[in-house]
Amino acid sequence: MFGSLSEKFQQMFSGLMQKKTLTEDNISDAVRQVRLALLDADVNYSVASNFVKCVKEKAIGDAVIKSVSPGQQFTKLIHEELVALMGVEESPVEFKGKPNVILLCGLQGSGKTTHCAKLAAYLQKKYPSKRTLLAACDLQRPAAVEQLKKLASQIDVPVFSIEGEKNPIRVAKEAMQKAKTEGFDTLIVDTAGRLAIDEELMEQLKEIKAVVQPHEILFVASAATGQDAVKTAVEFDKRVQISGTILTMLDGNARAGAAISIREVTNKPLKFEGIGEKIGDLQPFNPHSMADRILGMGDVINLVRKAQENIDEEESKALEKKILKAAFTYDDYLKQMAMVKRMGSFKSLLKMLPGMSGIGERDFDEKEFNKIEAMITSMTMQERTEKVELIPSRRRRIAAGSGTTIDDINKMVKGFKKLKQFCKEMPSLKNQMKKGNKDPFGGKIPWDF
Ligand SMILES: Nc1nc2c(ncn2[C@@H]2O[C@H](COP(=O)(O)OP(=O)(O)OP(=O)(O)O)[C@@H](O)[C@H]2O)c(=O)[nH]1
Ligand SMILES: [Mg+2]
Repeated sequence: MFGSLSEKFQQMFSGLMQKKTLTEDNISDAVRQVRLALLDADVNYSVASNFVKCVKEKAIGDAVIKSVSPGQQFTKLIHEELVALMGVEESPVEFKGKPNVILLCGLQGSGKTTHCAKLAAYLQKKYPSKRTLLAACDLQRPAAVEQLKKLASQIDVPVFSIEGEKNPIRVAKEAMQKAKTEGFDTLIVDTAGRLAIDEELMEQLKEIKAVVQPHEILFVASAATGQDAVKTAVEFDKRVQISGTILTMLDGNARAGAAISIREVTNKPLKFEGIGEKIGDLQPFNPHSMADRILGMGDVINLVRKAQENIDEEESKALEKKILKAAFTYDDYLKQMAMVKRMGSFKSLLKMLPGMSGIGERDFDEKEFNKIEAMITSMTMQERTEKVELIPSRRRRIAAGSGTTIDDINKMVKGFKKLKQFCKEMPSLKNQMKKGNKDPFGGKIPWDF
């Protein structure tokens, strides 16, 4: 995500790392680069201008402190300003009524229907005792109701719709009635999208709003549309007073512009981000995490969140101990892979680590992991726990059993040993990171298979 913007920031920071002090001259130069990078990433013009103005004033003010490393100082400043720009804190969904009504609106294809279901799944996981009803109020697109029902059936959440009905306002009204009488905690309303702002749609949206009196009106913005998303957000806010934004399609090659600008120009919080097509691909928008990602510093915040949600704490603590002592076996390696798999794709996790954001498709092949899994499961328990040496005849047997080659086995064993070595060196890497070296691995995966 944000590939080129992160790269530009990284280059700028490493340029500054070589300078001894921050002076007005090198600050001006860096600030100019920041401004260009932001505009290039499709950040709204006045947002970018204000941003660099703020950074410049603070950097010059800071320069007198004569920090040890100007690069570090400047990075910290940019990070802080980005966090401030995007709202500082997370802005979670609150239950303000029963039912708490959430209305989703936005342009065609921005992800409204998908995010109605994602939001329902998110609430279901976070508040298992609370019940959600979805209202299918997009009657424009022929298959919209079916699409919502299909998504909702994956998570067992009911959808209210009226067969053959043409009037979405009536559907909204009756959905609200049902939610009230049946005691649902949340009502999420899907609405129709248009290619561009259109009077009829706005009027319809206003009428739906009047009928369900939503506690939240979330504008769904596709990050892929950059500046357009920002302009439309302002327009929707004017007409129906949005309470926040869900930024979608952040898994694609989105430019960061929308993320950086929308909160600032609407002054409404960014509430969630959509990071994939699957129903679980939704997370609360966290300004610190977004600033980390924009600056190419990984995404430790969401990595920890994912880990907490998916990993058995005791199991992982036991493993961490072994890793720290570099005493883990092939069997532990397999266990760890299983845990990681539960959390999502390995590549997406790797990218969340600081210094790893530069890893691209070509550097890493996920299939390798499936292969490794096949190899280890073809080993005997004695082999997996390193009680016996992996002599050639054993390697041949493992290769045959896992549909791989001797070469693959040799590579895997080498990779495993390297990983152990890497773990032995971990404490010193941690120290390096603390000292501000964000890239102790030199942009590479710490082991290569
Ligand atoms: N990669 C990716 N795809 C997404 C995301 N959210 C939604 N999609 C996909 O984008 C497409 C459009 O999503 P919808 O939810 O149908 O969008 P919509 O706003 O309801 O569209 P209309 O009802 O036609 O206005 C679908 O194919 C979704 O699977 C996301 O965060 N990442
Ligand atoms: Mg839709």
